Amino acid sequence: AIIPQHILVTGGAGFIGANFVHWVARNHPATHITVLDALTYAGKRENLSEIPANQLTFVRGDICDAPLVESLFTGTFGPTPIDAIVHFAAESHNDNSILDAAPFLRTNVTGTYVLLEAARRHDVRFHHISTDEVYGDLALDDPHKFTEQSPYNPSSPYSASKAASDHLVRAWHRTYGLRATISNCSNNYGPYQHVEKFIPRQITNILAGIRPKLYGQGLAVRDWISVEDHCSAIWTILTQGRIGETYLVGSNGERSNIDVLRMILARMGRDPDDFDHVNDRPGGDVRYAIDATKIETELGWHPKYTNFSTGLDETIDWYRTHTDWWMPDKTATEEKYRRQGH
Ligand code: NAD
Ligand code: TDX
Repeated sequence: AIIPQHILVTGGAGFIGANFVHWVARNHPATHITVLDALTYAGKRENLSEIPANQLTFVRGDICDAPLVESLFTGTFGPTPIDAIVHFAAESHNDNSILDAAPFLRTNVTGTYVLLEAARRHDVRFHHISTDEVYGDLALDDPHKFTEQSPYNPSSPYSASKAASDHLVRAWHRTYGLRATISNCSNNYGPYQHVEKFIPRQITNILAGIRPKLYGQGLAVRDWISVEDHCSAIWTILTQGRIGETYLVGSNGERSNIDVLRMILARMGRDPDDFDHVNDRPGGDVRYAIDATKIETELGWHPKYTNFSTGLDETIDWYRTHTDWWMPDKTATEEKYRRQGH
């Protein structure tokens, strides 16, 4: 394994990025971390307040700002020059992309382009964080799962912008020889996830005295993975992955939305029918499912946190004990949903 000395983590103040920074700080204290994050509605500096100050350089800025990005590679940041980029920064929420796709095209497509160009100029290893949504969806009764061979077929403005960014990364590898890898992961859950997303929204609705909201009949299926397992998979690919390759990441966690909601209600001591049905998402994907055979057999990565009930309990506890963290976002998020009929 090639352990980087200094990584640039874009979007490190968001949900998965912050969990990844914590994971690296815990497991690789000798690796310096520079976080580049614009602190949009989805990012919080305080998500990184526990990271040792001498291991972290925090830069507030936009990945589309080419001169700023360039300065990270020419200036003196951290003990050694940046030798790898782990690119999380994105607009990440499907419902927002349906209201206004512009920031998704800007950050997810143009922003990725700016980072690729910097990585190319400075010959820096590049790992791109992507999603299973680029493959579109599966029927509920389809025996297949997504593999690295599945055709791209994105449904929403969000997933189309992520698909575009994946194509840019592949092109920069093939055309310029950029040392790039891509991971496409399924739905993550865990601490620091914004209250707009399905699991945190329902937990915090219950905590705030609002009835949980289920889109349509709740039959859509998501393949849930603990964010901790996603983080270990990213590190495995970054340090051991074959250059130019794509790896799918998942942990056999398929569940329907209504099952997940009923689990949350039960674990929080509520009646199983204590929720509202609301408008379904226009064009909403029916089912995602990941076949993670490639990363498991080629790189020996395996998920560790596969007990979803336990993971859900820990996540509920985290939101119970971090009211100050999520409460400031709650009213605006619910107001936006109300206008969408969600
Ligand atoms: P998030 O919305 O919680 O965090 C995104 C972060 O990026 C925020 O800190 C935000 O401030 C920052 N950001 C946004 N625009 C920026 C810009 N122009 N410049 C700099 N920083 C900017 O997202 P997340 O759920 O943590 O997702 C992270 C990545 O993982 C995304 O690329 C997403 O597509 C991918 N992904 C997410 C999931 C999931 O289940 N959440 C699953 C698979 C892949
Ligand atoms: O209140 C809700 N009620 C509900 O039933 C919300 C917010 C969602 N849903 C449904 C819609 C989806 O079928 O739950 C499912 C999950 O919704 P999201 O949390 O919005 O996630 P999803 O659209 O599946 O996308 C997520 O996983 C892939 C992340 O947000 C993406 O960034 C990632 O790429």
